[in-house]
Amino acid sequence: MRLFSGIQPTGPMHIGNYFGALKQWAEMQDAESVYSVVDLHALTIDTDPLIRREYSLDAMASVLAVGVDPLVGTVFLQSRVPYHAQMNWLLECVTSFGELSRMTQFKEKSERQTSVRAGLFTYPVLMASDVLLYRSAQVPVGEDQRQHIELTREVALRFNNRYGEVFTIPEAVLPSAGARVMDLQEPTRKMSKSVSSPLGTIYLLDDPADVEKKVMKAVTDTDGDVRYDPEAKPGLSNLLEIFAALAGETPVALASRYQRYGDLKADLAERLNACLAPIAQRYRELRAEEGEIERVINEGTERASAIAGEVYREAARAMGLL
Ligand code: AQP
Repeated sequence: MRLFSGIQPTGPMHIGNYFGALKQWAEMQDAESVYSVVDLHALTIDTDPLIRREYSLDAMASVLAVGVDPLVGTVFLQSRVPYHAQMNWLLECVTSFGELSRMTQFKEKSERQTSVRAGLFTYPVLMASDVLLYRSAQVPVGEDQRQHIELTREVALRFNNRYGEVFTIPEAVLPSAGARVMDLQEPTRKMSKSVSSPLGTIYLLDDPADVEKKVMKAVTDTDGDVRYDPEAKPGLSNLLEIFAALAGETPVALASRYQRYGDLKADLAERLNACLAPIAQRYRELRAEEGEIERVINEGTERASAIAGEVYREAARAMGLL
């Protein structure tokens, strides 16, 4: 079954990206999986071009370091496959202004910016193009992308009804734990690459001592009862969710084994460090041999272009382009 998912090179990857998406990418990969560093999406926010290039290489290395194998499926850089931008235009002409106005991520992100780029508003259409170009049946993503996948489905159905059956209707695949990892200092806001929260964000490349410090200082509450209750105890429940994603258990079962917040935090920090250590090591090896990343990008571009080109041409013909 074809899978597609993408990650924006907008900064160092954090454990929300890992538990929400990248871990699933590695677990679900097979010959039909297509994974992309979606650098065109990253243009929606202002970044120095030199830093942007580094972020793209960092993101590629992170994807490979978590265990995604370019010999198994396809891994590529979005901007190298021009059909994404071309399909974006076709689908912008199938999507309404009203639909895009309802996207909650646009509302949240645009509030944080002084000058809002038009691309930030239309970005869900580019994301729909990414998914539909590969006729993907499944899209492994975190909770924050659920609304965008719903829009993708609507656009695909509308296109198919109006112009003929070109697209597969995709569905989002969310992990059972870790689909929405919250900021450790502000547990009602999701952990995010583009919001600066040094103590609230755990990066994949953090030192073990930093991971421990951030977990031990994570905001909880004062009633002292170890219980999974995201409404009443968002900080503690977030830690239990992260622990559950690591341990393959439920947050409720984990909570029942602890009497004290401190013990839970100490064990969580240890488990997190054990999980992150091999990822960080592999990442450093990959970043040290830059030719390797370029080679992966070149091979991935060829494989992705072969699929995307065919679907783009079919969609363009269906719409009446000569
Ligand atoms: N906090 C999170 N918890 C679980 N999953 C998350 N994802 C992002 N944040 C969390 C998932 O990671 C994948 C890649 O995300 P993205 O690069 O497309 O960017 P985003 O969703 O907008 O998340 P970020 O990290 O907060 O980046 P910025 O700050 O640049 O917007 C997606 O599958 C996403 O669901």
